[in-house]
Amino acid sequence: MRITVLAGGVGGSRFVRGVREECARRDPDASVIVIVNTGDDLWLAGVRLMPDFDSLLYSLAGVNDTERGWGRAGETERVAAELREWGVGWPWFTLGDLDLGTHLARTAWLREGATPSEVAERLQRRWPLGVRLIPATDTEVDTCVEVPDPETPHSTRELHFQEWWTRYRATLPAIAFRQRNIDRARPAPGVVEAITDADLVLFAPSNPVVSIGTILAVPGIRDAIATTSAPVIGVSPIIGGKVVRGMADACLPVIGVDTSADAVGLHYGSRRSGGLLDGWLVDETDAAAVGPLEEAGLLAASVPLWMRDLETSAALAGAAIDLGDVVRSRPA
Ligand code: FO1
Repeated sequence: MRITVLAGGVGGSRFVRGVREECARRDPDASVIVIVNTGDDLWLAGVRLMPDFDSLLYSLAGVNDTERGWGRAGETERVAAELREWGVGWPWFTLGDLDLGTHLARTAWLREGATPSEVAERLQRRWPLGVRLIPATDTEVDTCVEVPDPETPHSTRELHFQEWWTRYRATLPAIAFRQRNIDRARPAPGVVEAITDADLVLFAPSNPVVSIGTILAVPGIRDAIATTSAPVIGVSPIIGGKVVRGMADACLPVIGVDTSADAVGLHYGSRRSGGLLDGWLVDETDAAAVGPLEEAGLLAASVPLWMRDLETSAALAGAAIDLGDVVRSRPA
């Protein structure tokens, strides 16, 4: 079984850990490829950061900070304190000492001419992750957020997504999200093949706008998903009208989508009518959405979506794999 998962950082990490665990139990020969959002990436203090990639890397390696949800466990911040003294970087954005080691290694390899996906491959060699992580694209597609300019009435300004997210905690009303260079971006090597050759494609319960949305915006990826012969199953990042983690509720209204499990499923749409999904998993508390989703052509099921630990993450991954089997056995 070849499973390909589209994922962002924290929600993506928990889900992928569950997929890895469930695959090990069901089929030790299974292979898992994760296509990782790169819209959160940025240059800061002279180094290249890839926050979603690093969250997945650290989490799958078991060296992540589970309390904060990002960065390394046992982190110290001596260099960050020095950078603040020098006025380099952002004072509200902390680069931990261990984490900086990753950014320095990545930047050194990029400066030697390696592509981001080659660098990603080298970073993964350090730990036996049990899955393969591929950045969605080697093109820098950093997400920018258009917000009202407080200094000039009726005009707007653009912030890097990370400034909007971490400095302002997504409280500045977003007018639009834009990924730089997205029109000329290309899927990283192996991304399209990972989708077309898969036996199952999964959308992790990651932010539909700035995580999954950015992956899908890379020209070629949406088409690969629309046409793959593998079932495509998504997991709702919304439970009972609330985001499970992160701040997707500040992002969904910008693209005109309600913060509800059914609205996000319908936003991705059914592959039977030009959309991207065959199946959509909602939480048990959203069971009432199953009927309307099925009327819209999506095979839907309600299961426990909270990923509290490895067991619940693996159970969720199992439900997604099972729904893929139902899609496969369904008449066309
Ligand atoms: N999130 C924060 O809330 N504050 C930080 O200072 C911060 C630093 C940071 C450094 C490296 C990194 O890879 C991630 C970091 N994050 C931080 C998390 C990150 O900003 C976001 O949570 C994700 O990009 C959204 O998925």
